[in-house]
Amino acid sequence: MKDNNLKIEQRMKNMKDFYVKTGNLIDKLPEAVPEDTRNMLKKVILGDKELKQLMDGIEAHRPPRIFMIGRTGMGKSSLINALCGSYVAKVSDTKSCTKGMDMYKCMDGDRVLMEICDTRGFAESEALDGEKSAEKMLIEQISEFSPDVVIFVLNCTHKDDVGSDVQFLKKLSKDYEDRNSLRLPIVCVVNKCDEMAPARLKKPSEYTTSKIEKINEVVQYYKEIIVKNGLKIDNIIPVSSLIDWQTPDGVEVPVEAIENLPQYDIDNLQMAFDGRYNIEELLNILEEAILDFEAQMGLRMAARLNDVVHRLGSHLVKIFSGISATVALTPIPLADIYVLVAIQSFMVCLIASLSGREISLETAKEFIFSMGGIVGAGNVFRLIAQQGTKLLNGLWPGAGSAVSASVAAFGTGAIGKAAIAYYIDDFTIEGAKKKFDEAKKEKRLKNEEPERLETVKGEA
Ligand SMILES: Nc1nc2c(ncn2[C@@H]2O[C@H](COP(=O)(O)OP(=O)(O)OP(=O)(O)O)[C@@H](O)[C@H]2O)c(=O)[nH]1
Ligand SMILES: [Mg+2]
Repeated sequence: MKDNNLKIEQRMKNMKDFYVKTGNLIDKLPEAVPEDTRNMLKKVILGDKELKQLMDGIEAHRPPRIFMIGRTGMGKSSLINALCGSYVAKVSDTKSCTKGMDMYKCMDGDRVLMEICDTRGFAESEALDGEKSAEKMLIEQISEFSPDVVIFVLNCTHKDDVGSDVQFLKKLSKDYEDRNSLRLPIVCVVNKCDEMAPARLKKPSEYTTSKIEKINEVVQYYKEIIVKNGLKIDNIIPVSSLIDWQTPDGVEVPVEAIENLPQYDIDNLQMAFDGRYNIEELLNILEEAILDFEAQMGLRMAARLNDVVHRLGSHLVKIFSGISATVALTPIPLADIYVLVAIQSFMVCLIASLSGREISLETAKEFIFSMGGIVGAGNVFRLIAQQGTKLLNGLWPGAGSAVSASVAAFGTGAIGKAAIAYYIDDFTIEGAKKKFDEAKKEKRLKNEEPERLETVKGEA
């Protein structure tokens, strides 16, 4: 397993190495590419802050510090496993804590994935401690822990009185703000959504509309309490952390019995059933809420390294979609298509490097054109001149003489998804094209910018 980890870490280093070469590669583009276009490419790719942070984060990252608040049995420990996508062992810190509070590190092998400060709800810890200063002590210890984000775990089917916990969080965030002149990010998680009726439907893909509606009603209920109490939160999201675990030889083990297993089995537990709902979305929300870049990157890395590759891939796609949109906002006639193809080529190369493959910009360009049904596109400038609208419609459907920002962004998004399928998930080129077509359809269904699309179509 360790070897496998190393291999994937090597892939991330490959990606960074490719990124570092970007400026050089742009200089080496065919001579026909005008100076302005080169400068624009450098500006948008190398000047992109998010991309730079992502690359810097490959070397500089630390485990995020997460403060969990939620009563016993809400599923705090299960949520951490769900976020990491693996059964993470908990290693208790030697620090002595206030009763009702627990600080530990989550480990996968010898990697620290997250540092957790766990309280079982303020009402409960107060009852445990019984001292008047319990609240103050708790606040002091939490301040010392200095969390990157607070996760407030609630239950979807048992609507508890959460008033005292909300009040406590309010005091906590005020104290944090006073000490650090920084707002404390708080994300509220409504867990155990799978238990909402019909509770027998555990697979998120099988959730019925009425189940989802009921889940959303509970979210609304909690939201009102939080707002009424004047607690400012970053977001609230319903999830399920349900995972059934099995040993490598296929024996299913209830969570309560895992600690009794031999260490080898604990280290190599596999998912027997994955009932996780909205966990990817929660990770995105947490990523947005965490302000420290090194911790943000740490959160992205706090998964099985295989998942890390996927997560980084999706993040690249998001960044490059944004870059494409920016470029399309300031179009340079004709050449902007070249710029878009070049931007997408860099993205495809970076995704390929994550998969462990090293490809040239030329190969990436071939991949992009094959998605639009054009094979063997040698000279892009000549091709654009000859094929004009046909080429545009293959890659950015509905586009004619100009590519709108959203069309450029979703075109790059669709190419990115196809590249992940082809290079990371080992799909065939036909399989990748199917992904590309699906991603294009998704956009049509969402019907973004219908007016703009129609006008451009009319012009074409
Ligand atoms: N169906 C379902 N069960 C869950 C979910 N999350 C947790 N559980 C179960 O709920 C029980 C409690 O979960 P834990 O993760 O131990 O809860 P906790 O908040 O860490 O509890 P304490 O450590 O006592 O504070 C366990 O039996 C879990 O398997 C979920 O999303 N769906
Ligand atoms: Mg727990």
